[in-house]
Amino acid sequence: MAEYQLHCFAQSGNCYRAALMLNLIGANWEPVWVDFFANGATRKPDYRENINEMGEAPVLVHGGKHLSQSGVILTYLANRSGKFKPQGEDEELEALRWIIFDNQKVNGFLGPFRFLRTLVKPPGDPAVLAFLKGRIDGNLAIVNKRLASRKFLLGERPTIADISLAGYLYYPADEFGFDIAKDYPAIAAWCERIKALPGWKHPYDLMPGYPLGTH
Ligand SMILES: N[C@@H](CCC(=O)N[C@@H](CS)C(=O)NCC(=O)O)C(=O)O
Repeated sequence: MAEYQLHCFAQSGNCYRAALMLNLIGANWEPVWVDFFANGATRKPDYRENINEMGEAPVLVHGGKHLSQSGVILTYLANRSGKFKPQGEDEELEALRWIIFDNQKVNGFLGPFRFLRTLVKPPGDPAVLAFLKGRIDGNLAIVNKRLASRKFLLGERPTIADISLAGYLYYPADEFGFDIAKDYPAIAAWCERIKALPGWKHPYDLMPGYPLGTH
């Protein structure tokens, strides 16, 4: 059995953050597929009782620990491996600031937008989609401005804040109906820098369950 198990599924950018980190640090890990779409696994009493009371993926299992919230998982893995770790209190706080902003306002809107637009049948209410798209545009512009003058969110070196931001940014443009790389050039350049890190893989190559109906 691998040292780490990650409860995850391929379509989840929240899970991708944790899977990508595990791969980038060269961890000995294996995915445990969460049947999110056909079975609604995260809503089942068994999942909430035994895997995550919050009813969410990802969950990282390491020895006796069950960790959820990708930001917590990234922090745990950075502390254990020493990789992508913010250095000192100022960097730690700065990384946390961007992780929370990302969780709430960048990938926190991209995930539901793509889910309602592409993955759920019938698709979500156009008014809801329009609201989310407006928020996404505003928040991607903030990140684009930040990355226009820096290689990575905190500066010269990639940290867990960047790995958090990767969440939904590599999924195909047709799943969003707009091309993040085309609309936000500084984010596109950052995506290429992250992609160049040893161990990088696309979410659909890293986690089980793609295409839908397979795993
Ligand atoms: N902030 C959480 C978000 C996790 C999350 O919302 N995961 C989705 C899958 S992409 C989920 O499990 N949703 C279940 C639900 O909301 O019922 C994280 O970063 O881990």
